[in-house]
Amino acid sequence: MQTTVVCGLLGSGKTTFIKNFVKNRTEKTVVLVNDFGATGIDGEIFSASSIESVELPSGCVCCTLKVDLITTIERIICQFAPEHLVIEPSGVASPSGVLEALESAGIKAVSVVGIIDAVEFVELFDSGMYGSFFEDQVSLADVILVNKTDLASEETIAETIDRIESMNPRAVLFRTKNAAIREPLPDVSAIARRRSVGHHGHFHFNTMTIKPQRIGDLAVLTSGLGHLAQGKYGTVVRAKALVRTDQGPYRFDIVNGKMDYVPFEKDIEDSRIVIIGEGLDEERIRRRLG
Ligand SMILES: Nc1nc2c(ncn2[C@@H]2O[C@H](COP(=O)(O)OP(=O)(O)O)[C@@H](O)[C@H]2O)c(=O)[nH]1
Ligand SMILES: [Mg+2]
Repeated sequence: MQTTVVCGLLGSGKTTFIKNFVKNRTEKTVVLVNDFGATGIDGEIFSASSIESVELPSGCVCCTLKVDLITTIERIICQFAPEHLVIEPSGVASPSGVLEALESAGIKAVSVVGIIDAVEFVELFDSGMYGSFFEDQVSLADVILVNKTDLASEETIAETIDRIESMNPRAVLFRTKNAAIREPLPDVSAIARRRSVGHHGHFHFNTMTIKPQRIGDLAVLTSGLGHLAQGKYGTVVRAKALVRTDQGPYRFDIVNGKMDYVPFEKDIEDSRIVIIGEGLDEERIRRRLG
């Protein structure tokens, strides 16, 4: 079984990448996704694109869920016998922690795809707020996508590429929009030659999940989520939602204070919003969006 781990910070474009990547595979592929929040949203996004996926929701695969990760992989192998397993760890998981867990499950041939949000990489890297996450991610990756090039200035993109190349000259680098690459990915590489920078902690943000009951109108919802994105109820690092509105099913994403929403391809049975951030005023958020 070939294994690909797709790592990247919250909202960098992992799910978007996997959707494209898996669509172009001919071998039997299953996605294992570890979402943050109590109710997985990415799993539903994959299933709307007819991609087979198994969710390992809530918690972080690099620490508390290590054992769950291993047993889930064993279950996937028994149930689906995939030729290719694609793993999307939550955006706060330590890439080397995930690789270690895989190694303990006896999975050694792993390709690592690192997704970088070109808009925020340099700024976040310099701020140090994510510890050694980026060094870990970049040094372990075989392929790196410098993504969201449509949103970043040419200067920022060049600086991002410079930094990444000096951190890991052996990685194959692509500039991407919507994490789309046409070329086939370079083949499997062995964990043995990787160098772990030993980042094992992860960031402790608050996560909250809301199951909106009252809000039906799309305009009311976009206004509430817009305020959330602007930081009116605390710092939102990432939020996503699948909501059944009076105007149909919608998917929302908040990254870097920016909210996007698009009609969702499939009916939504249970509306939900998951938010990850710092100093969130849960009560006010629930009053506004619950
Ligand atoms: N403008 C723009 N948006 C993007 C790009 N890549 C991803 N997105 C959007 O960014 C948001 C987060 O993407 P997602 O794949 O869910 O990120 P994940 O949290 O890493 O899985 C979604 O709204 C995507 O549509 C890109 O290259 N350009
Ligand atoms: Mg995702």
